[in-house]
Amino acid sequence: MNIYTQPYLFKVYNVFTFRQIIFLVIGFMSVGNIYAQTPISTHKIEIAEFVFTPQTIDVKPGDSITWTNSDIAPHTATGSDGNWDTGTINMGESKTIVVSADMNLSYLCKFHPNMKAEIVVKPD
Ligand SMILES: [Cu+2]
Repeated sequence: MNIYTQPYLFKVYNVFTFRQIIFLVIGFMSVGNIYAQTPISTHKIEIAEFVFTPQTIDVKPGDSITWTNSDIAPHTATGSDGNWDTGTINMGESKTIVVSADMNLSYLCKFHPNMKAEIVVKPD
C-alpha cells in the first residue's frame, strides 16, 4: 500500500462507517416508534334505557368509538359544541366515529339532551 492510496481508503472507510451509523440510528428510531405507540383500540358504548354506558372513556386520537343502541327510541352521540355527530342511531344499530385530537370532552343525545357522557382524549 503506497502513500497515495491510504488517504483514499481512509475516506471510504469513514463514509461507510458514517452511513452505517445513520442506518442504525434510523433503524433504532423506527423500532422505538413501533414500541412507543400504543395500538389503536376500539371502544364500545352501549345505549340502554336512555343512558350511555360507560359514562366516561379514555381514548387516543385514531381510536374508534362505536355506540350501539338497544333502546326502542332513536339516539345520537353528538359533541356538545356540535363539531361531531354520529347521526341517528336506531334500535339495534351501531355507529362508529374515529377520534380526532380536537374532539371535545362532553357529548349528548340530540333527541334527549339530558343524556350526557364524556370522552377524554389523551395525546399519544
Ligand atoms: Cu336519545
